[in-house]
Amino acid sequence: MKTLSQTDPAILELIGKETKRQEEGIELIASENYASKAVMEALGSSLTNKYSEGYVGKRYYGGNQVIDEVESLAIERCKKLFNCEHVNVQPLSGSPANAAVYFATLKPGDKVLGLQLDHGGHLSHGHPVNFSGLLYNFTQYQVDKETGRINMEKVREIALKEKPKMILAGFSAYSRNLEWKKFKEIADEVGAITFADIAHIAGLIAGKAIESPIPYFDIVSSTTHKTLRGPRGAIIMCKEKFAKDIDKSVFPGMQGGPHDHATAARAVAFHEALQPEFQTYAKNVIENAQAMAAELMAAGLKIISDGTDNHLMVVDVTSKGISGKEAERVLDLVGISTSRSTIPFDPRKPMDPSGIRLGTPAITTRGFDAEDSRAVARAITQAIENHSDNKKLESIRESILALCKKRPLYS
Ligand code: DSN
Repeated sequence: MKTLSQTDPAILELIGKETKRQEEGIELIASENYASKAVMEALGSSLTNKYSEGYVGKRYYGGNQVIDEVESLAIERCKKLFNCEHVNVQPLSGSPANAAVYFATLKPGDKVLGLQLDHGGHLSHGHPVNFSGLLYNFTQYQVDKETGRINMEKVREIALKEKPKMILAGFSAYSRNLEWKKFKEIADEVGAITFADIAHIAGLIAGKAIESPIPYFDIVSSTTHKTLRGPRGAIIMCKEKFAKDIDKSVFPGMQGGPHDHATAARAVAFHEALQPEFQTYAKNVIENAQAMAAELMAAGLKIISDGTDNHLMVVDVTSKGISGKEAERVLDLVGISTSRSTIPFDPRKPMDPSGIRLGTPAITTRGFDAEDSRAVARAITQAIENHSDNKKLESIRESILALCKKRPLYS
């Protein structure tokens, strides 16, 4: 970054600090990952200079011949990767993508079913403070108290009673596979549109490690920067019959000019995800999560639903005499990044909930294997159990540094 060092050393220094933090820490935030250098090079390219409102061959600005090729390539690769009929690669991020889906298919006040936020859903799945909950009439389904899993019989009961216009399946903190086919059957019974938000698991689906909703669902949205390991951004895939409405809703309905540099970076990420190594990565993400979950449970920590089928787990830390917020802080001290999380039926408040959410996409990209994941789980347990012992925390920090050195990220 020679030029940046001359133009803006202050920002260069901050980038350096953040790079060091990433290099010397263990990233367990389930929605984070490390984009490849190729993705970052595309992001930092001349494509950031262009305006291209519209779609391929139908732009509202001149000079878009190259951008048309970039966007066409991103579309072609995404269709191949997910085997979808249509894709819009312009949404700027996950919530705007979900907003575009609602605008394309619903009227304000229409009824939708979505998973409740503190049971693993997402803000944009109908939370009352979010635009989704403010504009639409969401009924939220939950996980069962006993099993921590979504009970499809209950979802069916709610659907039969509420007769929603749309059924939404997707999550940001749920560690079990969703039963896509059952969701579709229920939706068909009540005549609802099916919408899947696969932001968290898109990379696992692309890597063929878990089942895809695309054969069943009408519309599927995803971010591109989580397990999929691309740039920040999103996509909306759909059956051909929704294509026009989705495209109109993204532009001109929701957005102006797409971020062409990020479209190019999405194309790079799709290309990477089409390589055989990506399937190994996806399989390893799950293996690492299962190894970590088993080790944490063996140490007496409660994992919601007693394990994981994907890249994440929600851990109730209160049995160790600590809250989720305090666990997040202590783990930060030893160099492990996590995010506090509510647990289903949490007696505590969202800002200081009972749990933490852990995920293995980033450490898997970095080359951690199941044994490394177990070592991380042991470090987590030790840090939580010794949260007031600074000496002990310092020695855990040393062991984390050693693990990071063994699996270098950028060097
Ligand atoms: N904020 C993301 C997550 O952490 O799951 C979802 O948008």
